[in-house]
Amino acid sequence: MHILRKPDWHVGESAATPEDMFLNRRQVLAGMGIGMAGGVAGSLMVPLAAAAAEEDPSAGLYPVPRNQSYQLDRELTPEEVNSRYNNFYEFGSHKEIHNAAQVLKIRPWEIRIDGMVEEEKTIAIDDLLKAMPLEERLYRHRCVEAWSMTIPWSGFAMKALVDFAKPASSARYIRLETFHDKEMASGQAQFWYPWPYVEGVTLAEATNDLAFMVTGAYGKPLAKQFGAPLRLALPWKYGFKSIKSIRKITFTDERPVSFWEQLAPAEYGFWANVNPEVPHPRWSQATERVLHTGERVPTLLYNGYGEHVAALYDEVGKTEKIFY
Ligand SMILES: Nc1nc2c(c(=O)[nH]1)N[C@H]1C(S)=C(S)[C@@H](COP(=O)(O)O)O[C@H]1N2
Ligand SMILES: [Mo]
Repeated sequence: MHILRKPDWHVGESAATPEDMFLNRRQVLAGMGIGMAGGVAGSLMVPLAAAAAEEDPSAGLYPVPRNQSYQLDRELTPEEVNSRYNNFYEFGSHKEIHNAAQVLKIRPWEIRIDGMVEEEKTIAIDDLLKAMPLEERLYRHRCVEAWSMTIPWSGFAMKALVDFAKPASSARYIRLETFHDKEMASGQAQFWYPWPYVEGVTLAEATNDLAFMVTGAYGKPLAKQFGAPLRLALPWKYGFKSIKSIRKITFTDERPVSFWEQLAPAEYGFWANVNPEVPHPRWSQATERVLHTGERVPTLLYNGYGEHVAALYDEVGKTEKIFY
């Protein structure tokens, strides 16, 4: 997001990359039942997405039925484009993190549900997947950096997760937290960031139909660079709200302070609803670059999802800035 100047002594993520990639190739080979005798060069031929699906125990669940209520007004972004242009600062503060992210260990993966709930609990991702009604939705995604894409996410309504968690009536917000492991994720060794990545929504936002917990994409388990095995999709908000690789879900009556809000509160606020007429302090939000075609198209209020979500902000919009 270019909001921080790197200190002069910063060596860059590239220092850690070759080793990460080597380890990953060994994992991929092992997962495919091919020994090291086959040579590292051969493994370079393994397509990323195929490798990810191969080692994911949830692969048999996909594809899931598409929910036809969510239609797109533009083409789907091809998987090859989408899976090679990602924001995932845990693996580097640039877009080419898809190789580095393959070291993300996605099993065992437990999710802690705590705070103001009937009973705090820890659930393994594969048990959660069995308990939730999976469906596919075609969604738009608009990054605050003014690029956009479209994607077929698989997953379940965030409302189903809220029902599962049984929050107390006094809970008002949900705080979501990503894994924290700087041995695994080289970006988390960059100590000037406030790790772990945190995001938050109100309970009213979470129980809105559009809020979606993502476990797959393109008819397969979620590739690691997309934030496997569990991420959020809030398509009416800027992309940074859609937190990846979630480990902890806390119900609270205090408004969570997100990762980007801690770094730059004037630029990345709690609400972060998309609005073409409210520029970022350093650039316009009037248009966006479509990832796949490169064309510039007008940005829409609430990223085009106003009919679903505008009413959520009738009250709060009177007293607070809801577009940053
Ligand atoms: N944990 C975590 N979640 C994250 C981010 C991140 O750096 N770390 N980046 C966010 C931003 S800025 C965007 S635009 C989207 C990118 O999702 P994609 O790579 O699947 O397109 O993830 C969001 N979720
Ligand atoms: Mo973003």
